[in-house]
Amino acid sequence: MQNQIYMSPENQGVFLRFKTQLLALVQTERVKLQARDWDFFMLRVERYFGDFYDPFSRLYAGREDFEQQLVAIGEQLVAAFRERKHELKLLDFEREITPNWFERETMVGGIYYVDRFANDLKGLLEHLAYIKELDLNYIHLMPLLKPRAGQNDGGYAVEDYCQVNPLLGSMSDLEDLAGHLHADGRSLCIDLVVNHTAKEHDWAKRARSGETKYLDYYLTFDDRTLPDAYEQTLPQVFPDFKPGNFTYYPDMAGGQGKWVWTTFNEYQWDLNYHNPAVFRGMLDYMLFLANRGVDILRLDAVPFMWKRMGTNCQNQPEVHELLQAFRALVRMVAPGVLFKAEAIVAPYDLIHYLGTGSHIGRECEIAYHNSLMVLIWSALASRKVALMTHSLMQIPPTPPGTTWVTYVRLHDDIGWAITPENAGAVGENDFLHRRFLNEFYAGIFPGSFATGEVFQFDTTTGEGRMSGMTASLAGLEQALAEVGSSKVGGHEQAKQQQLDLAVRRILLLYSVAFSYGGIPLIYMGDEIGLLNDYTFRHEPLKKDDNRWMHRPPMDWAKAEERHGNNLTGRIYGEFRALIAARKHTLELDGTSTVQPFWTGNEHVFGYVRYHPTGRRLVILCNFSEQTQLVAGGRVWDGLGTITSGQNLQDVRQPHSPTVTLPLGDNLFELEPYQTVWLKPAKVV
Ligand code: OTU
Repeated sequence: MQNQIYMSPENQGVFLRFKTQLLALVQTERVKLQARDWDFFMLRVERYFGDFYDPFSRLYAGREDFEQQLVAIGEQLVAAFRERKHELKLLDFEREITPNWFERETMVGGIYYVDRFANDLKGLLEHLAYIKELDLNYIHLMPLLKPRAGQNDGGYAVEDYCQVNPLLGSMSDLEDLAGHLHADGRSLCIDLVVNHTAKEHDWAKRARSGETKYLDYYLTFDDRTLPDAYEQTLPQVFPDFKPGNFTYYPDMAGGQGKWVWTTFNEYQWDLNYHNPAVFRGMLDYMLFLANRGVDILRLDAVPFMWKRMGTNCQNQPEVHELLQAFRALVRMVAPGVLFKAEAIVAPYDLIHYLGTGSHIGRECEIAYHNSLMVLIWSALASRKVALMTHSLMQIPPTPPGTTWVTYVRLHDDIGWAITPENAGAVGENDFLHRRFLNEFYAGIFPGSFATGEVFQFDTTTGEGRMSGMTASLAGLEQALAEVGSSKVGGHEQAKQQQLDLAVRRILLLYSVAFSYGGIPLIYMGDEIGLLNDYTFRHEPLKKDDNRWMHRPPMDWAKAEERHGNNLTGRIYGEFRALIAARKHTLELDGTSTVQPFWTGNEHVFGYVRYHPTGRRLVILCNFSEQTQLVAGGRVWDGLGTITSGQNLQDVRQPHSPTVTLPLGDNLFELEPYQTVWLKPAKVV
């Protein structure tokens, strides 16, 4: 089994001999040693007890049954640890002594819908070669637990957390897959929907039929008094699908009728975390999945887990208490498992999911860098980097032991999380800018290169979000249509240039995701430039949700062309080079901090990565389709004066000659949409 402990290639041979010698010496003891697992478990319980107990008691200590809750949690922990397989315990140990295993520059992730990529889990195993060829070692499989029948929000309405969606396979298929991934140092991420269950989940069915115990698992109301009061300050997530945040069920509780809190769709019922039984229920699911070999739990919709009257019921302090308590308990049993926060919130709310203040080191290890994602799309449309530079400067560094996941697109819409403060600071109006972005990416804005669609336009606020695949939003769909059309007067060369620019835009965005700081994720199909898929319009269960346009089935015919001398081959080749460059650049590991700087050119975004070893990397990104010039002195300032005058190497072009960066006001040139990752060249 290949593990994640890093060893220099030179040491590997000698280590193997050393290991063989040691193994021979301890052969008899090894069997006995396994029984010591329980000692390690007890040590962890001790180590993390405070991390769990402090927030847990702040949440629930007032209750009469508080002591019983503690006893029950103790039983859950022991049962889960008893069941944890030896191989997983080894992996835990390995990760405990290599705590930043997931922050390494070698980590690169991919996101896949099992059915759309390979039909089912067995099929995925067969297609693993594709993932291996891309050298991805963090595999996020989109929701795969058993969803409700019919509409299920792409799998985010789970009926049974202990079963895999039968269309995709079984729990043992999942375990099998996890084993295969672990065998060569890869990890598996799956979704755990913590905020709500499907209304067909056992708890919900019992609540609906009126069992008092289960009514308390959800947020239910006899009349509109409280819902109306909450609605005063609640935004709407899916105003098109279901206006408001509550749904009335006349048949509920024996015909009494009740309103149920449903933030998302009608069939997704928000859980009531004021009730510790819900906490324990979710803990069971976490431990169960950890024991199946899942390495990363993507905690869906975490900001919504705690409601408070008079607020937007997101990001409440109790959410962080809950996450810390869960984090500590799962660590006691399965310390190798990571928590990933899915909190698509305003920039100032985001960092807290990585644990700040009293939660430092105690919350999620990773979280989506939603702000970065929004800002790169914003800069691509406006060709201006001031808003991005300013906004990113406001985001504090990630707390030690945590990192972002950085991405360009995924299965959701893009919500334009741009604050009035940040927009105002660069002379923009946030509302008008969001409107511009929607019009630009919907292709309505004159001269726009994009093909996308507005998602969930809210008529009460005038706000909307955006759907579309990376390639289509970046102009490839339009450029290809032009090439295909025989429109009189179209110049072939101009058409080819549009194609070229679209490819450059895709790579520009991914270059930022790969170097800004965090685990970069490639969304399935982006590496071969898959376009929007409009077939959802003919599928009754999907037609109203245009997020399906960016959830296309894997185009294996196109994938076959990936090594060829064609458009697909070019995009794929560039992705491969990007992945390789990332994996060879130590400065990109998660312990490096990032500092954006003003390049003096409003079209060129610049940032420096500072590695704890003192190494530095300066990255420049031209967000316009014109050649741009940057004063060399600006770049040298970023690198620090010690290296000034030295030649620089673009680590993306290791075989190209080094770059001589001019000093002072002398200009350095960037091609349209070019990005460079520069570091001082090795002195020979
Ligand atoms: C998530 O997204 C999922 O990624 C979506 O696919 C689901 O529909 C949804 O949860 C419900 O399970 O509002 O528009 O701050 O923004 O949880 C997407 C987090 C969403 C929310 C996020 C949510």
